[in-house]
Amino acid sequence: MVALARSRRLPQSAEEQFTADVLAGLTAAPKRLPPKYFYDAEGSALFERITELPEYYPTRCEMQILREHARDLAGLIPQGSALIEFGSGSSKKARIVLGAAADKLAAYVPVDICREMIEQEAAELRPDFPQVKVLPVTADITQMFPLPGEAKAAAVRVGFFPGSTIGNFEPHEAAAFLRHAGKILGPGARLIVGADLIKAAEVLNAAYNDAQGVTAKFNLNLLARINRELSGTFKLASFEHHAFYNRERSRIEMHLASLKRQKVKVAGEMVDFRAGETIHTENSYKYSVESLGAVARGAGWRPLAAWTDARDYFCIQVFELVEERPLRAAE
Ligand code: AVJ
Repeated sequence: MVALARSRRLPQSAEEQFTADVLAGLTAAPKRLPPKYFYDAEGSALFERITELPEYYPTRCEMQILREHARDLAGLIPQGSALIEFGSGSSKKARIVLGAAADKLAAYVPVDICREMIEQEAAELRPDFPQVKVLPVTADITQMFPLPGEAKAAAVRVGFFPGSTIGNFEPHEAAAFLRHAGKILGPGARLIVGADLIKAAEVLNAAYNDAQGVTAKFNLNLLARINRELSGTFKLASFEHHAFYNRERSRIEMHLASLKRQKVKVAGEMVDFRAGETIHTENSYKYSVESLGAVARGAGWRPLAAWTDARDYFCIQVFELVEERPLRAAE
């Protein structure tokens, strides 16, 4: 939970929320920043470059699983469904689902925190899938957001949560998110989740410490963004990207380490750094097919299918919402 340490007033705008979250994170011990703020236009573009790096296998593995099982996946999507993608970014993966199930989908609703990204993707998707209504929603998926009317009117809503975005949540938050998704999607819902799998530490460490330094740039862009939007005075050369696999907790941790003792001004506040002190910017949890299935089951979903790639690096799982306890006895 983010404490509003410096204000009794609730933040109103996205900018006020960003300011409150950044100040709360930088005055906490240890210091931390929420990973959702990586994705301004600059950060979203850097993330796209990450997905193409030789060391960063998740995107390629997931695309390959989706292509290989596209027909099976389409078979699990009911006629007249709306596909709701949580944290869509570029809609590359949705294109595979749309390609296989366009005749069954009434609407595609990409939901993302980066408006520039989804508006552009929507404009590019429409001519390719004229029979599917593309209805982008700009929202923070960790908060409640209303679905467009056409999606609510669809026969069934199918959630699509690819990319191992679920890995950014603490395990208990992942469970809360899946439960929340069930509430948003409603009766009969299906959910397609993509998650990065536990594997050799060397493979994981390489994926978050690429030779070209794009991941370091992506991490440091958070400070650049604070400089741009919150009148920050971070010197990017005085911070260093650290990423490592924490085996006990099955997660990659990303940090920004201060290379020296320094003071930084952010939104009018002074923040002190000790030499070597870090800001914890991201956790990327890794699951097994079973551990993800257990989290989903605990959140009210029943597994329908699970697929992995040849090396078992990544998995796609499909779930069905378990009916709420019926109010009347079965006929
Ligand atoms: C978008 C959260 C899935 O955890 O692999 C990539 C973000 N961070 N490289 C991930 C990320 C550093 C990515 N997710």
